[in-house]
Amino acid sequence: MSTSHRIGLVGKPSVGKSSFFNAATMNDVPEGAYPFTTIDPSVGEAYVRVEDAAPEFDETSTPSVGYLDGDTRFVPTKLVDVAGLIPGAHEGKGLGNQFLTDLNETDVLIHVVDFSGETDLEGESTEGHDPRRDIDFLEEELDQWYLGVLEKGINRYESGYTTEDDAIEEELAEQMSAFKTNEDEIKRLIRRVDVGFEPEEWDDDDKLELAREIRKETKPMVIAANKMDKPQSQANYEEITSDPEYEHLTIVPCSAHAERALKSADKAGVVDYRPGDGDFEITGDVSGEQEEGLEQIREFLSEFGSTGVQPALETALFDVLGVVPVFPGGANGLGNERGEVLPDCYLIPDGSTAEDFAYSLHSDIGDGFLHAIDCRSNRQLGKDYEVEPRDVIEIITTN
Ligand SMILES: Nc1nc2c(ncn2[C@@H]2O[C@H](COP(=O)(O)OP(=O)(O)O)[C@@H](O)[C@H]2O)c(=O)[nH]1
Ligand SMILES: [Mg+2]
Repeated sequence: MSTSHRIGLVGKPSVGKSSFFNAATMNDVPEGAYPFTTIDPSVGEAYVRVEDAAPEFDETSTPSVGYLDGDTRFVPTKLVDVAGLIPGAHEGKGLGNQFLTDLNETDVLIHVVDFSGETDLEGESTEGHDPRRDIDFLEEELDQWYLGVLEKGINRYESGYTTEDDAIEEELAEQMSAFKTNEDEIKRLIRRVDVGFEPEEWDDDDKLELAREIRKETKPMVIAANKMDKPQSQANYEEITSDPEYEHLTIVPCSAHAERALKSADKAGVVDYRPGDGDFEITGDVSGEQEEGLEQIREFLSEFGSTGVQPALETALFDVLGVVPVFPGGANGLGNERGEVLPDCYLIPDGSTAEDFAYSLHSDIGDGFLHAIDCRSNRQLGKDYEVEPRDVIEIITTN
């Protein structure tokens, strides 16, 4: 078992959310390797790549979830196609409510944006639409939704429903609990926007700024600049990535179409392609037309390094949400009693300690924690040791 996170795909209609979802979840893995069984077609399994640690121990790992391709582990994560974003969603129009409920079940968002500018805000076909408007639109939509909930919390506080001792951060944390926030976080964010702790002194701008800060913290987001296989997309990408107003964003160039084409061709035995790679090999018979299509994709890969689908997922999880992969190991070889070698790879919050890691394995292991061992160096680690990406750690317990 590894800790599972939910990456949500959001964006207006027709930007390629479903295409991205299908490309990312179309995985040629053996049946039974899926830890997530679901009847909801909008939830699927995608993978993030982690360089395997077993070769450093002259071993070959046998992942219990996900799979191994060469020296790369493909570690499962949940991907959700959160369809239904429409203008005015925060007011509960149309699919709005379901959209917001689904959104709250995700840990990190990939905002899929059509960089070709060929869909308008409603998802209808057009020309010359500025993708920056989509970026702004989604952020403003989320901010308005947060603001509405924030204002409810302020009203409750001011109308004295709470006891006198209750601090504003306590009231807001309770009101905004669906956003997976807490008192400490709210307190920290109130300090960051520097509005003071007296809500009666907050003006509309202060409230919006605070709502925005809470949104940014609880809905971390990466932008997938999709349809980059179109020439107009590349022009927009150049312009937007050099616009200082958009400098703070993480934008990953991407072609859901290219990923899907390569995975299909790989399945059909026509090419040898490993998701995320910057190249592939043609291994089967292809028609002239197929070959031309594949060579166009190859050009895309050499320009952008990959189709962008894997990097978008990995940027979301590793950089934006901030998780680190850690392998539970054994100091006397990596295998367990069942003969599995390094079967698990956990994705845990960065900043986690050895003790946190023990708790994520099992509460009994956390409770009985004595010390940890770095399996590479055989050095002992205390409970406060902060884990690093790809650590291989054995936990020694009292029981
Ligand atoms: N050129 C190009 N078209 C794409 C790409 N991804 C999606 N599309 C097209 O964009 C349209 C909308 O895609 P869809 O996945 O249904 O969008 P959704 O409404 O956001 O789920 C379809 O015609 C797709 O074929 C891409 O990477 N490149
Ligand atoms: Mg769709």
